[in-house]
Amino acid sequence: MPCLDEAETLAGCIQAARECIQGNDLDAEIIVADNGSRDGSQEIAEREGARLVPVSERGYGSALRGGFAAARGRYVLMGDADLSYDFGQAHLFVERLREGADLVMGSRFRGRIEPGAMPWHHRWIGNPVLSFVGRLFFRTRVSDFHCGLRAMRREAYESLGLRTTGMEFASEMVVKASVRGLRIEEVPITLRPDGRSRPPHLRSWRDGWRHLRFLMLLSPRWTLLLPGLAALFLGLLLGAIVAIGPFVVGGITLDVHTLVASSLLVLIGFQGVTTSVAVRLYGVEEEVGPPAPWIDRVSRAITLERGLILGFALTLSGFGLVGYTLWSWAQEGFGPLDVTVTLRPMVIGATLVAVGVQALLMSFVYSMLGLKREAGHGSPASR
Ligand SMILES: Nc1nc2c(ncn2[C@@H]2O[C@H](COP(=O)(O)OP(=O)(O)O)[C@@H](O)[C@H]2O)c(=O)[nH]1
Ligand SMILES: [Mg+2]
Repeated sequence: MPCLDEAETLAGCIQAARECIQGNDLDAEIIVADNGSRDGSQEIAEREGARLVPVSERGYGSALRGGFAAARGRYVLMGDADLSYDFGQAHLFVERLREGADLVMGSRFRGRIEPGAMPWHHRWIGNPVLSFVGRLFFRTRVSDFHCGLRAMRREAYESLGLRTTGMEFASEMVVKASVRGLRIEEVPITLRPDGRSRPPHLRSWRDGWRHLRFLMLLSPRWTLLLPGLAALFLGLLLGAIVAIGPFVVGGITLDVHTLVASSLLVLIGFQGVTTSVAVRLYGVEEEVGPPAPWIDRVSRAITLERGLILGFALTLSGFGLVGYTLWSWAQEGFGPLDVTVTLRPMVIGATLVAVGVQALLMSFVYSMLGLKREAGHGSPASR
């Protein structure tokens, strides 16, 4: 039980947990991971016979990690200390673990949410939207991403290497378990109104955003790659239509202004795509993101040398077109130009230069991010 100032409810939670342990003949210990409470929660935990584990680093995630690290069981179960979850349902989680599940998630949405237990904007906006995004990004069927009552097989928990400190810990656990293919099951549970008189620690906007940000950072595919590819594709398509001359349909003429817009789309798209790879590489290197089996292949294919050659080739061809524009201008004695003619090579050339330079820069970033892996595989000295 993560606990921060839960003097009003902690004893009730511990008693419910003990009844469940005794009633189902479980061999278990109750751990209160206390996050520096100043309302005497520690004394209550000890008086009620729980094992107190003080955790100095602040945050819901830190408290849980501290508690799990101290736990001695084969399975670990977590639940808030505010009486909102029913520890009487804990044995249902243990059963599923015994049947072979790695992570058992409670689901309030498949179970029951008592009146007043969840504010309407969590019920209809926050939780459903975040769970939807999580399911979409990480291809999992978990119906309640942020349920605070869940249990894990101990080795499974340790294999995840969770590291977030705040409320996003709840997301991190599900995301990593999903992408690593752990066996995840759900138990419908009942959420009750919490039993305390003060407001919850959770702050809707701050913590909602932390969850969303976390999901987005771990899925550059959805936040950067796909939008980037869409922009790139649209830009190339539009650009191809007006690259040589104006394009007329019905009474509408697309011309050099469209070319400028398509150039912008190509640049933004290329940046999105290349940045997504960098973010993913970083996530894998630092083990904050899910592992990616393909990344070794990609990083072998995209070597610094190849990136440099491609980047220089694009940049030089861009300069070629810009040079051609300058030459045309010189032919006119550096006087005024017909933009609908001369703007084309200029815009295309400038775009190529920008894309080429971006490729050069990203080649450096990728090889920097891959240094550790390269050092890890085979000795650099032998090359
Ligand atoms: N938010 C938060 N909760 C903590 C922290 N440390 C321990 N907790 C406990 O985590 C549980 C969840 O907190 P709560 O305010 O009920 O959040 P909610 O149920 O998600 O709205 C409670 O048992 C808290 O006492 C912390 O630093 N922040
Ligand atoms: Mg709560």
